[in-house]
Amino acid sequence: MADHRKMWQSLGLDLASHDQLMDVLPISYGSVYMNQENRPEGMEYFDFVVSEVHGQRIQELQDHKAAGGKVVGAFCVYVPEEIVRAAGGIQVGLCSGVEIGTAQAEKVLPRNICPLIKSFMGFKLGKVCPYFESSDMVVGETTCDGKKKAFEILNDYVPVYVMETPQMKREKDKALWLSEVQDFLATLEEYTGNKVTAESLRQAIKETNDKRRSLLRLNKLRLQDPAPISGKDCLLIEQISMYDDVPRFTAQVNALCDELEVRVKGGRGVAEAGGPRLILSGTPMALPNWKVPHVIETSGAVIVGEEMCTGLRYFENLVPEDGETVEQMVEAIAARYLDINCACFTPNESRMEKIVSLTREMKAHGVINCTLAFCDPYLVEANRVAKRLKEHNIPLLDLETDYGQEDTAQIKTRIEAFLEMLANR
Ligand code: BJ8
Repeated sequence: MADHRKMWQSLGLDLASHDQLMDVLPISYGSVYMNQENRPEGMEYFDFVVSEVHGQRIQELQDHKAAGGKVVGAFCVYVPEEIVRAAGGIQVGLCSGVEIGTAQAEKVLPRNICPLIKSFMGFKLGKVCPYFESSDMVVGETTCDGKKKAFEILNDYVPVYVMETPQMKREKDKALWLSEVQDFLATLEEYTGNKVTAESLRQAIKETNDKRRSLLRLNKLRLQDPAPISGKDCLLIEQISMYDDVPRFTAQVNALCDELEVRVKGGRGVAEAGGPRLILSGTPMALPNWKVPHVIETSGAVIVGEEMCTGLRYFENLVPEDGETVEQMVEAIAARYLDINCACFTPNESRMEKIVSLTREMKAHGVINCTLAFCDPYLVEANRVAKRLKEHNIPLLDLETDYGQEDTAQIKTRIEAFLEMLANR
């Protein structure tokens, strides 16, 4: 890794704590990713992105800021990135999948709170995240109670703009959400000093859709048997999609897909044909949370899809590209985002339908519903997921975990038992 210490220092990072983080990442990445056999060559780019996750990409954000641009940090796939882009900004994901700054976070948060929330607070208070420190504006949302209240506290340390996400999807909720997206656009225009025009918004919609299309292409190719790429690699790409430069990322995913098409034609895969195929559903798995996927794929199964926000929920729906005015395009954006099946909505029937239809389409043998500890929306909704899958005779394994490694052996035992049960069906 190139030496970026001066940049980290200028961002105000706590270098000693940051060093600890940077020391651990390559080790865990090496053991999870670099030991895979028969990996596509196109993964080299994504390995490079991880090796430079606090380096080159941060330098790019600094260059963008030096040229007068703004960086917008976000925590949820409900924040419409097309609008940030159309206003000349760069949006980056701030959720993290690692335990860090826990002692600092627990000074302002209860101990028993979702690890994702504790982690982003720990990253901010521990001054170890250059994405946080590069963000001119941080956008929160009122999805779950934990996040909603944590944003009030986070606002003591960095200005947080909060979008009100409705909890239902009736006509009046759609109207509320549309007005929130319109307000967001006005706020971005004021903040960046750039007017969002029909042209800039059309281009932003197209580029963001291109990114989604490349991910959809990848997700179609991985469904082949044998799978030409591991689920772990797909998850990594989905995690990187929240940070990377959009056109470059899209081009790299498409180049990888070209390679995968050749693999598919030649019947070349990363696992043997006919093995167990699973869908992973539940709470997002932010970088570098690879614990459960790693256990699944080192136990002999392949993950063929993620019904998650670090997965299909992020890219399955496109924004229609036929809007002519800014108003029409904003309406199309609001409608597209309100289609995301977050468990914060009630009822969330479309998520149940989606898990069943995905299992059929992906020819999956079962579902692993993996929820972060203390995440009430997804933990409670696990009951609805189980009920629906039982009605359709789809095998399910429910897991509740956090960012620690202590439960890895226990999770492995449960996954192996689940795979054995699938083999005996
Ligand atoms: S659209 S899933 S990205 S809110 S895990 S913080 S829900 S207590 S992350 Fe999410 Fe947007 Fe929904 Fe997706 Fe709360 Fe649960 Fe924690 Fe969560």
